[in-house]
Amino acid sequence: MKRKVQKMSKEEIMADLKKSIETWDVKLVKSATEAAIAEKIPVGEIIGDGLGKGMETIGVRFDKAEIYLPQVVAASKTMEVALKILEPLMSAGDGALKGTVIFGTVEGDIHEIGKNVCCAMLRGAGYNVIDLGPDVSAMDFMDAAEENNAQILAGSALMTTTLESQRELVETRDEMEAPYKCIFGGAPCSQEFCDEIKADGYSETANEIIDLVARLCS
Ligand code: B12
Repeated sequence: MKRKVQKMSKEEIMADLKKSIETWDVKLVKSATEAAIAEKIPVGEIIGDGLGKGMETIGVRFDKAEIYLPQVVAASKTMEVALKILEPLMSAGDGALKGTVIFGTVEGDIHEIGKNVCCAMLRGAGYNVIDLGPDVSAMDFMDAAEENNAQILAGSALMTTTLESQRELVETRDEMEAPYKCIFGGAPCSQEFCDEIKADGYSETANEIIDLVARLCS
């Protein structure tokens, strides 16, 4: 006898995406991401309103010491599984026409999840994103921008200490009189700090980064 397969609603899929990160459930993240793709839910929503919400919970629970580093690492690995599945959809845009963004976590900082989410969102919106990974020096940003004829340098910082590396990137760009726009984000970063260091843009979330980059590339 054939088993009846129950079709999931969009709300159920989004809830599963969030839950899969909160419970670092690799099996669930795979099935929920595939269900979301089958339902043609936009990549931005899958990441921003599903997986990303789960990661927010992880951050809050870690801060309250309800979970510890191994669980955080497990959640970030689960997130990476989903981003890998979404990758082919995200490289579909005509990146070269929209602009090139050099993305990295700034020097001294190894946090990557927020950066990876932002890169995924920008690729989904059709930008050519060169991801330099974590702990990237100002000079490495500059070299990559020159090599790739980029418009934007995007630096993520998750620690108050590494905010200084964001400042250094703007200073290096200015000293070299380079034309690239510098944009920053990450939990300790703010619009106020970006104004202080004379950065060109800030966004609090990955959802807002697309409008920010679009404004700066136009
Ligand atoms: C995950 C995590 C880790 C993981 C990182 C895994 C990985 N592959 O990235 C591991 C376990 C490795 C880790 C290590 C460390 N961590 Co940690 N970590 C976290 C945690 C729990 C969550 C961060 C996260 O991924 N959030 C989810 C993502 C999606 O959010 P997000 O990064 O903020 O990004 C969003 C926005 O900020 C924005 N955004 C991000 N980047 C950019 C860039 C641009 C250009 C723009 C426009 C927007 C933007 O868009 C994103 C999506 O919406 C935070 C706690 C917290 N509440 O933030 C601590 C935290 C950041 N870690 C902290 C510390 C101290 C460390 C360690 C030193 C060790 C330790 N004792 O915990 C080391 C770092 C060593 C180093 N040199 O970097 C502190 C930093 C304290 C401070 N204010 O300085 C925090 C705040 C925890 C705490 N309360 O103590 N960590």
